[in-house]
Amino acid sequence: MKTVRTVEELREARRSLAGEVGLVPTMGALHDGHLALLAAARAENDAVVMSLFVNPAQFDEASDLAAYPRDEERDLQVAAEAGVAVVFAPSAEELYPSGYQTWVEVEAAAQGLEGDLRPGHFRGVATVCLKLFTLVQPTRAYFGQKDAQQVAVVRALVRDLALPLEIRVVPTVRDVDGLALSSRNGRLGPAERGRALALPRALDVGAEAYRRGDDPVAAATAALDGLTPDYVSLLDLDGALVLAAAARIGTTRFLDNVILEGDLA
Ligand code: PAJ
Repeated sequence: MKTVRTVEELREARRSLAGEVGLVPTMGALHDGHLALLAAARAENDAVVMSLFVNPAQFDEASDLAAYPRDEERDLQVAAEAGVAVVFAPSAEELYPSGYQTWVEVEAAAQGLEGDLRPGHFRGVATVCLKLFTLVQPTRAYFGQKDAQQVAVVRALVRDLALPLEIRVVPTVRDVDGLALSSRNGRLGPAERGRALALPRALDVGAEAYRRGDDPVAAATAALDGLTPDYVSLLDLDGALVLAAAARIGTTRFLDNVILEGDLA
């Protein structure tokens, strides 16, 4: 596995890859959710490029950026074991050098839910993804269902700018207790983790209600067990209907969703 840190090195490494290339964008602190993306990319492509970049442009709170877990040494080892050919791990200055001034603004897909709660978040996501797609020129790029609105934003970006790649979506990987894996879960104490489990449980209750013909949002909201949601909402993802929710425990935010109808992949 090759680790490259500059745009020039990445371009050179990319030239040495033959056949179809799968890109897995990450912010590191790799867990089994990221590994599922890497496995899908490996299965469907000749080579896998993974980016490892805690993108400052998508953090709306400096404290969240500062607290974001980082363990590059371990991440590189995990990526090598997962069969990644090239890791792109740039500095913030490499992607946003002094004088940087170009941003991508996706409209409707980036509004509501996370977009309303985190001003500028999806502008940062869309911009870094476009830059990664341009640099890596992948055949396919892999995203997790867990961040369903992110999928909607990236799909709009690819469609609207006619980018020559396919977006693939990988189902949410969960811990045995049902909590969606997240780099932020490590911040939870045992009692907080117990409370966080109300989120996936409530989404299941919502999905059940939907199957019965009842209102999934009302059912999930009522099942939150004292957890105060940032939102419980329906999201239309290119025809797939998703029930998405977010809640905050202490300073940590949790997102999760279930598909009510259709298919994201
Ligand atoms: P990050 O949070 O590191 O997530 C990288 C990818 O892993 C995303 O596509 C995310 O949806 C997926 N992922 C996270 N947890 C998952 C889980 N439990 N199951 C399945 N997939 C999961 O999302 C980002 O980084 C950034 O916004 C990025 C796309 C890299 C742009 O900076």
